[in-house]
Amino acid sequence: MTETDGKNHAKHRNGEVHTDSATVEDVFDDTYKAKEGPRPPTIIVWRNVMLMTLLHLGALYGLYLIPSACALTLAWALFCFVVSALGVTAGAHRLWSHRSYKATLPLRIFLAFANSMAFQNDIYEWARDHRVHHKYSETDADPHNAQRGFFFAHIGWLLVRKHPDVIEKGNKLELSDLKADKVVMFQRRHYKVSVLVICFLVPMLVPWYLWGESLWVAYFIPALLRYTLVLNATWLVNSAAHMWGNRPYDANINPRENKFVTFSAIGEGFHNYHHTFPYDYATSEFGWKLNLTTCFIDLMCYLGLAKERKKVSRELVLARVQRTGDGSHRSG
Ligand code: ST9
Ligand code: ZN
Ligand code: ZN
Repeated sequence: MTETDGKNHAKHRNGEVHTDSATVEDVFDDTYKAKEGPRPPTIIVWRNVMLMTLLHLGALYGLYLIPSACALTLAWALFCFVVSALGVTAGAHRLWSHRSYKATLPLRIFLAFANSMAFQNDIYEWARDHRVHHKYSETDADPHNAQRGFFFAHIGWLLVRKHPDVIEKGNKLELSDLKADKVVMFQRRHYKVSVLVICFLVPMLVPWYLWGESLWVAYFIPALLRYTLVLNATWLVNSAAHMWGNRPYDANINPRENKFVTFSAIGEGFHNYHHTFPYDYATSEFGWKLNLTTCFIDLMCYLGLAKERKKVSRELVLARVQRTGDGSHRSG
């Protein structure tokens, strides 16, 4: 990437500059000031508490059913895990939140389909929350502010009403690129039915129809258990990767490099690197290492379905490591 080219420069904290109206909105803004006076009350949404409890109980039951499932059903569950994970990592995250590469219409349609399989709110809502997370990281305007503890950053934020600052700051974000993307808006309009079909019915009916798996097992393993595992792998980026691990690129921010999260979230645990260089399509300086999502985007480029991957130069990474890293940087 040519970090200093282009007209719409955005000054990144500590001096880097990058371009493009979308990526401007993932730049950390250190001007946030918490309002004075008492904190707004935390309002629990009991419906979500109940649904998330039932989902996790269903997933535990799915684990218990594993020995009674066909091998093909387990392979299918793994396939659905990877597809839905890519819908989040390559789709909602690296393409739509950060605009770190460009995708053709067929690829965007596939990623929106995969994203509905992950059922993590529609792409528009996900990307809006994610931009506000980067811009106001670790403040009350961050939807999953890790300063409020592991549980809040992991799942708690989905069980309570949002802090008013999330909505206030989120409303000021530039989201015109998302509004202009017909695939994003189509998925938003048809979100509920797409989730019902792609996240639950397809994963359940394929094993039943194609190789005679029982509907019961097919519901609890490829549908519920797989969905719950993708959710928790994603949430670990917000919780564990904001708490545990090294900070080779910027010791002044909370996000960390966390190998376990990198593995479970198919390449999204290099989180100190990612918050330092949010516009890098690989979210890491190590290419394909532990990074299935980067392999996928590279494959899509090879097939002509994606292009214009943004990458931070090695010199810039090393300069940043010298300037703000915690001294733990390794080159491989
Ligand atoms: C889920 C999302 O799990 C997970 C996201 C994780 C992100 C991870 C990032 C990490 C990096 C990437 C790594 C990927 C790794 C993947 C690995 C895969 C293996 N700005 O929301 P409402 C406004 S979802 C501006 O109801 P409440 C807006 O006007 C799981 N405005 O707020 C909105 O209206 P509209 C399944 C905003 O009432 C209105 O407020 N889904 C913003 O406080 C009301 O919004 C669930 O569980 C903003 N940021 O309720 C559902 N936000 O409709 C959970 C809001 O026009 N959600 N507004 O947009 C809810 O039930 C509710 O949102 C709530 C808050 C109860 C949490
Ligand atoms: Zn983060
Ligand atoms: Zn991000």
